[in-house]
Amino acid sequence: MKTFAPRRRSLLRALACAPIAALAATALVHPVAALAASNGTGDASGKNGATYRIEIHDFAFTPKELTVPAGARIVWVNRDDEPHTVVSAAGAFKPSQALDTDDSFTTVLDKPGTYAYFCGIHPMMVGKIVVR
Ligand SMILES: [Cu+2]
Repeated sequence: MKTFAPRRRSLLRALACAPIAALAATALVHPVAALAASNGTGDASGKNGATYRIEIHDFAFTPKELTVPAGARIVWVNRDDEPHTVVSAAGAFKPSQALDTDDSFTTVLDKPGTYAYFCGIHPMMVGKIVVR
């Protein structure tokens, strides 16, 4: 497990929070366009191979629901000081290992459908990805 001095940790937390709040607000209106633009590597045209980022922060997945084109690469990043995992409710993809602070987990979703997932350590933490 990684450890940071308390001062640096709170700075990291402050830096991480601001853009996520803005992202969550815009995502409610235009999920795909907002996220693709915010992620930098995403493609608002819905082209295959775009990358979408889901932040894990304060025991929640942000955005909690995400719509992506088939073939999208999904990257979860843990911004909490607690470990979290990413587990497909239907076993649609291989579960992550425990993610420490700033660790990430990536999967590619090729088939259209709805992918519910949760944290295996904190099962109340849930999220959903819709692949079109
Ligand atoms: Cu968790």
